[in-house]
Amino acid sequence: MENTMFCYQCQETAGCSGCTKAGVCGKTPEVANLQDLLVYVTKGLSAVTTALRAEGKPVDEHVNHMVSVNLFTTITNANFDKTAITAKIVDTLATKEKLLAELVHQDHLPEAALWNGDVSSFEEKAKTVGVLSTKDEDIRSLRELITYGLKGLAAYSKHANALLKDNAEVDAFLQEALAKTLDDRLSVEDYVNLALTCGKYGVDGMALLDEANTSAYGNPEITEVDLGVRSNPGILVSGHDLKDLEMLLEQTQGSGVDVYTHSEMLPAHYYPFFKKYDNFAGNYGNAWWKQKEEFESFHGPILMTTNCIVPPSDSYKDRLFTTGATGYPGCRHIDGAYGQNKDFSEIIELAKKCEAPEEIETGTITGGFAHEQVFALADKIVEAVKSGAIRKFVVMAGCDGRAGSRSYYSDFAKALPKDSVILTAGCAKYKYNKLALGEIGGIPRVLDAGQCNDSYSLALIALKLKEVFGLDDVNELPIVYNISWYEQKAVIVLLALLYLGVKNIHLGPTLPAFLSPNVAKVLVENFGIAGITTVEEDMNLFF
Ligand code: SF4
Ligand code: SF3
Repeated sequence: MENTMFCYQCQETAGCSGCTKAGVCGKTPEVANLQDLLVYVTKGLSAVTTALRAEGKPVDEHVNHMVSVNLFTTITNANFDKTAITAKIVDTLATKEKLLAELVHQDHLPEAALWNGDVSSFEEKAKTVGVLSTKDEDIRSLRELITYGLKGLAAYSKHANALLKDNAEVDAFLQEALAKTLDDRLSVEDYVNLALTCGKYGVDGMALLDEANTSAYGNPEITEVDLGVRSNPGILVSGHDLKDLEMLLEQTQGSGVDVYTHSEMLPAHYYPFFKKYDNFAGNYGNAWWKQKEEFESFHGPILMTTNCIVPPSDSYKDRLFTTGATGYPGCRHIDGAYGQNKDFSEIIELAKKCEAPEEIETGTITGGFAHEQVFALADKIVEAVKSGAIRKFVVMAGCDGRAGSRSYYSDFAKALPKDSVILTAGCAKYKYNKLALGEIGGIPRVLDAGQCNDSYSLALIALKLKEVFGLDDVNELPIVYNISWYEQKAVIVLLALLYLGVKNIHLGPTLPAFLSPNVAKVLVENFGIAGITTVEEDMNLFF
């Protein structure tokens, strides 16, 4: 049987066009195709739930959660485990069949809502339902843009759900939009509008997560985070799920094991709640793509709560644990429903037998500039803008990645005029958060709001500045946007910014392969979206 796949959902897609033989991320064709099938059956389930709602019938929260986790499972670098993905397809089909039986009007349902099959049929079916099953290039492009945005939205919803916060409207929209990506009656224009509506719900989804995080853990505040190591053995926590971190910190109390953050977990240090744990050590390492070397030298167990997993080396594979939507074949997965205490004892026991981490860096980095903290500094910031001490803000949020061309972002940060301030969120920050960029009148030149979802804070800050300066349009602010993307959460952040009316966003290091020339043209003409060029040229453009 021919072993092919097609995936172009992330920035590192092969040849900037599509992974067809194996994923650059390490995804096998088998896993890629099963992920396509999982997306397909999740869309089928969503068509059924959407039709049920139209008939005035309620949809259970657990079904909403299933949709979100399924999508999250297919995000780049989240889950490489075909057994786990297959099990999710089986569960989704069973749930869908049950709900289908409750539905009176079934006439307009797409094929995905009616299809059912057992495990033996999955491989063949999977090959027929992927990205290329939509023949028209522009419709395909828009359907994928929307699907990827929804994956990002699903991921953020999932984190809020884990903190027992739900927004039924977001879930209903997510499912309706998923179902619409299967509707052949929709035009290019319909899909462009749907993409913008996705942005609206992207804002709502990030607001929900922000509320979930801040009500559980307090508002992020200026914090210096240690980059060095202590002498105890440690557990390294990566990914975005703060609830997992909380449970692990609770369970490690008095165990003699320290807990360190990695990559997107760094912003956990900014929340007041986590400061009470004496064994909450610093941040170890950098963005996700350097994990092979850094997990090696960490010596202790690593808990991946979300993407981004790099296929692990055998030397540390038995120390790598997954939970939530993540999975890797051969790595142990820790289960646990929302509201339940996950049992991390196996990880803690393993940590006790491991050596302490090897120090790879020293010093500290400062972050915690989410909305409340920045609002508290508003007078100082407004004064600095009025006096000309701050000429411009540069939003450099998003993702980091391994592409060599991304050194652009470090060079760009270094080349920025000294009277400019970087606003950041997401793992993109690792390209410049350890540079000595100094400060302006006590305001650091890199203001880190937090994880990629905390781009929401950056939007709130922009809206606040607009209000303070009495402007009509957010684009009149001295803010420029130079965003780096990698995976699908950056897609929902982008759609959210477009929805908020932000124009002239620069997106790099390359434009998404899933934008067809015509769709790219729509984005350029209506929103001024552009790529990046050289540091020198872009500097001239921005300043
Ligand atoms: Fe390729 Fe990215 Fe898809 Fe992985 S997620 S298969 S690297 S496009
Ligand atoms: Fe990074 Fe994977 Fe996107 Fe949350 S950890 S930003 S890439």
